[in-house]
Amino acid sequence: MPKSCFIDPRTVRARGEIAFTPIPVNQYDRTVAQERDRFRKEEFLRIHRDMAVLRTFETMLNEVKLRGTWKGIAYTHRGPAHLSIGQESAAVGQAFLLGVDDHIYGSHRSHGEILAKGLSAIEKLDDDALLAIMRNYFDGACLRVVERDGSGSVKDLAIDFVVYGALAEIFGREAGFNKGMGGSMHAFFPPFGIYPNNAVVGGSGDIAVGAALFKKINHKPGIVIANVGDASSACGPVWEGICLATMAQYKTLWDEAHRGGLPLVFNFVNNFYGMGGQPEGETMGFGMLARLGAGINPEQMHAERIDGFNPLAVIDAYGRKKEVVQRGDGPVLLDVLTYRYSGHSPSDAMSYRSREELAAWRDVDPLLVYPAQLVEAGICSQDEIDALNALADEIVLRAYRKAIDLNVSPRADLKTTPCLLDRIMFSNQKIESLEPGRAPETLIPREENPRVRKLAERSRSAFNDKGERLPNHACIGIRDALFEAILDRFYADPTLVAYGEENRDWGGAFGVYRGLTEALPYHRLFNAPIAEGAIVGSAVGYALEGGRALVELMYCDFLGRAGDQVFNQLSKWQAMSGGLLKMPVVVRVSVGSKYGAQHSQDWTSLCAHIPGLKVVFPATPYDAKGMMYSALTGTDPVVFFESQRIYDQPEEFVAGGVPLGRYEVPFGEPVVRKEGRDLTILTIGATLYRALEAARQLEKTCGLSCEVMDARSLVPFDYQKVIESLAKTRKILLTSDACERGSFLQTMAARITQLAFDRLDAPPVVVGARNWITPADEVEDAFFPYPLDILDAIHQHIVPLRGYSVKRDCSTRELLRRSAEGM
Ligand SMILES: Cc1ncc(C[n+]2csc(CCOP(=O)(O)OP(=O)(O)O)c2C)c(N)n1
Ligand SMILES: [Mg+2]
Repeated sequence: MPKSCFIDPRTVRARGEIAFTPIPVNQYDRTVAQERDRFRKEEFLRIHRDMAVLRTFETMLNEVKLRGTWKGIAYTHRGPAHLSIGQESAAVGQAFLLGVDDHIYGSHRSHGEILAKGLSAIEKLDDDALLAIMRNYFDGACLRVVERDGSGSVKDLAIDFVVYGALAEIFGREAGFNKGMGGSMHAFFPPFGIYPNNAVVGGSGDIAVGAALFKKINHKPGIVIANVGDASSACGPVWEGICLATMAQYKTLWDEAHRGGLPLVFNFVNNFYGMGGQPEGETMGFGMLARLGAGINPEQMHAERIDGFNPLAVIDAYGRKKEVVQRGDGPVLLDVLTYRYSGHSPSDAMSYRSREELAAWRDVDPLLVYPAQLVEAGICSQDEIDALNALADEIVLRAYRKAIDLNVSPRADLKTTPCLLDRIMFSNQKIESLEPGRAPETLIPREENPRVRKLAERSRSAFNDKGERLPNHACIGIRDALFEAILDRFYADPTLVAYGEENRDWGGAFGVYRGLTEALPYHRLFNAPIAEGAIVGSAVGYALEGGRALVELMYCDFLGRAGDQVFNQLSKWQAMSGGLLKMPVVVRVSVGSKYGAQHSQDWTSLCAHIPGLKVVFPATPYDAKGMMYSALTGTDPVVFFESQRIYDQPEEFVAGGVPLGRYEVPFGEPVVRKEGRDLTILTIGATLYRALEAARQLEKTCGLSCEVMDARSLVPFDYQKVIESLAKTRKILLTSDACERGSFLQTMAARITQLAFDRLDAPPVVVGARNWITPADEVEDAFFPYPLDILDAIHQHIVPLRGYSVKRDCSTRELLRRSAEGM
């Protein structure tokens, strides 16, 4: 909502109509002979060679899956193989003009795209560059395998490298492109511009937008291609990605050096089918997919349908569209028609299409038609084509023999501790700046920031010199502490960007970013469309390319809208890359209160359940600032929980309050907030303050001395301090605002029982929120844990409190009733 965009009622209420321009459909009409001026003979032939390699590679996989053998050599492949036999010309045509700085992101059916892009990159790189890439990639592990019987040129060796690296990855071998941790649907090889492929269809629809944002914001060369299937054009990430990619602000509000559309092509690989559902005529209503571009922006996304069965038509389109995105007029939408002869997977019975249709497409098979055109135009002889087909056979056979041999291509050892996955689930690095030497772009010196000046007048602690409690508004609160760390990082890491809904001007949903608008140009802090999935998904792409992103989801409840991006993308790419890539993304989520059932939930357990995410929940300003520093200098994805109840909370625990300068609070260490002898209360998030109140009441009325610990972090979490506390107290209660069933508290309680059974006089007791919807604020004390709930639970389950009468029954009988009724 920038004030510069004046919405004039006279203009917007005026009569008019929206005009559309025609969307070109299969307009390419040059013959091979006419293309002689654009392609040299070697290039014409290389197009066929590459298509032949793709065809042979996938035919081999099909045979292996269907019959367990290829060319008489047996192999059982247990994993998936989603084949794109028939789609070779679309992949080779796409890759032909792309350089290594042009990055492709794809889907579950990407073997062809990987090989085509790899083969194209080999043409673009000189021998020294190729050798350096192959030698450096995982210390040359893949190269060592292909070198064994490699003879011929460096380029020949590199071809073997690409084909073997991809196949070894598909077969789950350690020398594969991603150490076998990606597999068929996720294989990729960044040095050749081949970026993650996604088994969650449409998953690249927003990740690629983040990659393009990275290139644009940081002035990196190249363009980004999102390869998405036609049926996946319906997916949320694709739509949200398109919306994020076409925001008007890139062309209107961003400063001159960054103005212009994203360098991005949404390449819909239109094979006319999903698995069996048929978008044109059945599951979608667009008639032709290219129509989608029409409604998105005035440029209609430069949408076009092109004939992907003709490699030259695809190359022609890429030549034209590359120019469009390079002049800052992107993104582009291409509807690249093609056809797969293979089933969705080898087990596909193909009940959804007719033999006639298949035969009709076989008649125009690019692997037959294109070489015939070359011969007819006198560009080469049939013998030369035959030789290329034989060469493709040899290349794939060499790779196949090596990739199936366990002696040559062993699998990663995942049984010895610490194994590969132990080492790569998190990268655990500290990096101050992801582009050292580049000055961060800011608008004003840090000290001139209006909020920094305002905060200078506040107390850093909750107490004055005499130890008297100050009013919250006179102190630095959690909101301010977060701001200080974030602002500081913007002046340290030039790649850092923050975006989300209402991040600019408004100051972030809950005011954490107030003061950032004055400090940062648009391209480092911007409002995103209401597209939580794309907000997180694009952050993933931004990080995969080498940047650092801080994104905000207003309410924790909206995590559901970004479920795939948080649970399947953010969490997994470090490990699925074999440890090659980092994921420095911080997702801020705020746990609400007062706003009822869909704005008040604490979903820490959902995040903690997913391997690959770090999950923290600071409850004090000191921790909020120190943990934000840790998050924004780390290299792992962090889901950073905040609670709206305590944004104004000043520092009560650390003497001197929140330090003005920089410091870090490492993840994983719980902290004792109040010492005690008789009972430990372990809290997550804002219940810390209610637990302290309960402890005061227990001490006063029952003489029970409580030790209160603040978990601060859920993943990682070191249980040692809790066990030490139990050595004293021998009893523990755990509390947080999350609904009790399946909460992280339950995980902790079970783990504590297992680790410290001997030290416990009673089982750990969990006091979470009730397993209901969150009711209205006026009655929320019936739902969230309050001190009396803690006292009730202690009295009924841990130790009877002298003279205490239960306020709300939580006896064993009552818990049995609740469980039996699903409450
Ligand atoms: C989110 C998601 N939903 C469903 C699937 C199962 N699935 C795998 S492939 C596929 C069809 C995708 O069709 P399309 O996008 O046209 O790509 P194609 O398979 O034709 O290459 C489906 C539904 C999935 N992998 N991910
Ligand atoms: Mg399809």
